[in-house]
Amino acid sequence: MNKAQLEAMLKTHCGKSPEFCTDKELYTGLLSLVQTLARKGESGKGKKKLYYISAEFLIGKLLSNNLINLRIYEDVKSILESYGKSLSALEELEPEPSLGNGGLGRLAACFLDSIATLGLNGDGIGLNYHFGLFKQLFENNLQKEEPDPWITDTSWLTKTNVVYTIPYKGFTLTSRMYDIQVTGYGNCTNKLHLFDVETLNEDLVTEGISFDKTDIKENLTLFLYPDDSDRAGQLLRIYQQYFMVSSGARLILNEALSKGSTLYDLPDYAVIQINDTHPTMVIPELIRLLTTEHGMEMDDAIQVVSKTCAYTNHTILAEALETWPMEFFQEAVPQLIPIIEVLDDKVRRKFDDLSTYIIDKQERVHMAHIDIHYGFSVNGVAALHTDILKKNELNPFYRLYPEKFNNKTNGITFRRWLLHSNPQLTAFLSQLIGEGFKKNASQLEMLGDKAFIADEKLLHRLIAIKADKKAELAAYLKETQGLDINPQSIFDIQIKRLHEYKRQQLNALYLVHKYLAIKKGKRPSTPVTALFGAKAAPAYTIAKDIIHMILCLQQIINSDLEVSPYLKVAMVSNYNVTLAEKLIPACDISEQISLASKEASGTGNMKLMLNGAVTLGTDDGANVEIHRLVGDENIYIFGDSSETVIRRYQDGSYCSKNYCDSNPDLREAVDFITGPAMLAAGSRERLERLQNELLSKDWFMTFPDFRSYVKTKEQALNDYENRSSWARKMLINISKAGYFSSDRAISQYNRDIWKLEKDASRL
Ligand code: 26V
Repeated sequence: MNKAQLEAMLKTHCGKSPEFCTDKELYTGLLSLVQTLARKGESGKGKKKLYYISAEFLIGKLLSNNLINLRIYEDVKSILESYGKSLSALEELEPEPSLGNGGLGRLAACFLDSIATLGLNGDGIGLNYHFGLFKQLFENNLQKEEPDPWITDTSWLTKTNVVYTIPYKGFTLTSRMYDIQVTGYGNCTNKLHLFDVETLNEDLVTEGISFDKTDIKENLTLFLYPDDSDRAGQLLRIYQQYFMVSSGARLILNEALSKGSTLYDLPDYAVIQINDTHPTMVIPELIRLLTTEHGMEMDDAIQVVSKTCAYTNHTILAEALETWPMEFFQEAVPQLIPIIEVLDDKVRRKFDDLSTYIIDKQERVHMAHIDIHYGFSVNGVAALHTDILKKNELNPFYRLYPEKFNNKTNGITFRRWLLHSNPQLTAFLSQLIGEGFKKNASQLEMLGDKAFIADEKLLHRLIAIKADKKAELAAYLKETQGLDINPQSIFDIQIKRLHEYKRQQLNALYLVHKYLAIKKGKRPSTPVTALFGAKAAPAYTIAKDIIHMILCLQQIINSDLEVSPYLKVAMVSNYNVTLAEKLIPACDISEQISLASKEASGTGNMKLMLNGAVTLGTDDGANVEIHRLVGDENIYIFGDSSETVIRRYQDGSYCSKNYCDSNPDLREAVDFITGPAMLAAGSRERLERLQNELLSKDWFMTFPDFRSYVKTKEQALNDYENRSSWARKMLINISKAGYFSSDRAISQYNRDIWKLEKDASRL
C-alpha cells in the first residue's frame, strides 16, 4: 500500500481529515485502521495449531508495535506530521494493559509476536483481568498499590460470540471470549484470546486494591494474581486458573472438531504449551471433557492429552512451585478430583520414588508433577537453568523421562525492544549493515567486523545515540515523576520485579558503601546515577522493606550536597513495559545480579545488551550465555558460581554474620541501614526487620558476593572513562544480541516441540 492510499484509508477510518480530528479521534481512527489491515493477515486454516496458554501476557501498548509490524509506522508518522499531529502524542493516550508480573508474562507477549512473524498458526489463551497488576505509587518512602484500569471504549479488545458455561462446586459462571489481534512483522496475524466472566463487578474494589475475595461471580477477573497470602486469595487463584483452562480446553476441542478431528487424533490438530504451572489444570480438564462429553475411555483420553501438552518451567524457587491442598479442589472444582486421583494412581503403580507423586502425604497436589508425567516435553528457559533442573530440582523426573527434557533459551522481540524503543539506534545499525537484521537477527553479527570495531567515528556516533537516549529519559522522568537526574552521569540500571533472589538489596548495600566513600573524599571521575524500577508483591514484606531502603537512600543521597553531584539514586514508580521502553535504550550498565542458580533466565539482560548496555552480573541464567557470546572483555562477571551456591545450600554451611564480621566495608554498610540518617528518613520497624533478615539469614547470600560486586563495579566504572574502549564493548554486545531474538527461540520450539507447518500463503 502506498502512502496516498494509506492517507485515504486513515481519513475514512477517522471520518474526516486529520487536521479536524482531536488526538482521541485520531487514535480511534488509527486503531480501527490497524484492525482492518491486520485482519488481512488472519488465517486459522492450518490443520495443526499451537495454543500458548498462560496466566500472564504482558503485551504493553499496542499502537506503535502494530504500526511497525504492519510496516506503516514511518508513513503514518509523516502523514500525521503533515497535518501538524504527533504520533507520540497519540501513543501517550493509550493505556498500558498490565496483564503480567514480569519476565514470564513479557516472554509470552514476545513469543506471540514471533509466532505471528514466523507465520505459525498459534494463538494465546489467557484471562481478561480488568485491572491487571496494580499501579505502584510511592508515599512516605513506601510502595502503595492502586488499581490500574486499562479497558476503555478504545481498547484493542474485540468481544466475540464465543461463550461457555464453566462449572464450579454449587454454581456456574458464563465465560466470554475477547480477542486481541497479534500482528507479526510481515503479513501474519494471530489472536490472543482472553476469557472474561460476564458478571464482573468493578465496584467491588474498595480501598486501594482490596476487594471481597469470596465473591467469585463478581471478582474473578478483577486482578492479576490477587493477594494470595490468605486462603480466600489462594482459592481465588484456583477459580481463575480453572476458568482459564476450562474455557481454553473447550475452545481447543471445538476448533479441532470443526477441522474434522475425531479427538483421538487431537495431537495432529493441537499442541498446548503450558506456561509455568498456572495453566496445569488444562490437563485434567481436557481429560474430563473428553471422557464425560466426548465419550472417550479414560486411558485413551490420558494418552491423547499427554501427546498434546508440553510444559515450560520458569523457576527453581521452591516457594514458587505451585502445590495446592486437595481440600481446595474439593471446595472449588471437585469434578477434577477423580481425574487427578487416577493420574496419581498411575504414577504410583509405575514408580516407587515418592518425590515424583502427584498427591503427597500432606494431601497436596504438585502441579508441576502433573505436567511432567502427562506432558510430552519439559523445557527450561536457559542452558544453566535446564542443567540445574536435570541435575537437581527435577532430577528424579529426568531419570524417569530423559527424552522429555530440553532447553529453550528465552528470547525477546527486536521489533519492540529495538525498532520501536530505539529508532535512532535502529537507523544507525541499518546504515551500517542494511535492514536484514530486522527479520534475521543473526545478521547483527556483521557489526563485529574489525573495520567497524576500529572505526572511531562510528564508536562516537554510538556514544552520541546513547547520550541522546539518556537525555530523553532524564527529561521524561523530570516531567512525569519529578526526578532530577544528570544525563551526563553513568546510568546504572536495575529493572525487574522486586525479589530477594534478584538482590536489589546488594545494589542498595553498594550504594551505601559508595555514599560513604564519597563522603570520605573518594569521588568518582564521572558521576553515577543508580536507577531502579521494581514492584513488590503486595504481601511480600521484605521486598517492600527493600523498596523502603532504596527510597530512603534516594532521599538521603540526593539531598546531600556533598555527594549528590557524584552519586544519585532514582527509583522510578510504576515500572512497566512503557517505562522499560524508555529506560532500556538509556542504560550504560545493566545490573543482573541474582544469586547464581536462582534466575532461570532473565530477559531484561537481553533487551539491555541489544541496546548497547554492558552487563554487570553473576554467572546466572542467560547471563552465562551472554558471557560466552561476548567474552570476558565485554561483560563484568562477579560472585560465587552456581555450583558453590548449590553446595552451600546443600551442606547448610552458610552463616551470614560471619561474612559481615570479616568485612569492615560490609559491616559499615549494614550498620548504616539502622543508623541515624536512615531512621530519620524511614520506618524503624521496616529498617530493623531488613537488617535483621540480612544478619540472621540472608537466604540469598548477598554478603559472600559483596566484596567482588564492589570490586567489579568499580572496575566497570573506571573502564567507562575510556570512551572508545567502552563503545567497543557496547558494539560487541549489540553484535552478539542476535541469538536472543525470540524468532530464534520460537523456531526452536517449533522444530523440537510444536512441529507446525509454516503457513506459506501468509508470508
Ligand atoms: C513467582 C513467585 C510467586 C510466589 C512468590 C514467590 C515467587 C517467586 C518467583 C516467581 C516466578 C514465577 C515464574 C517466573 O516469572 N519466572 C521468570 O520467567 C522468566 C521467563 O522465562 C525468566 O526470564 C525469569 O528468570 C524467571 O524468574
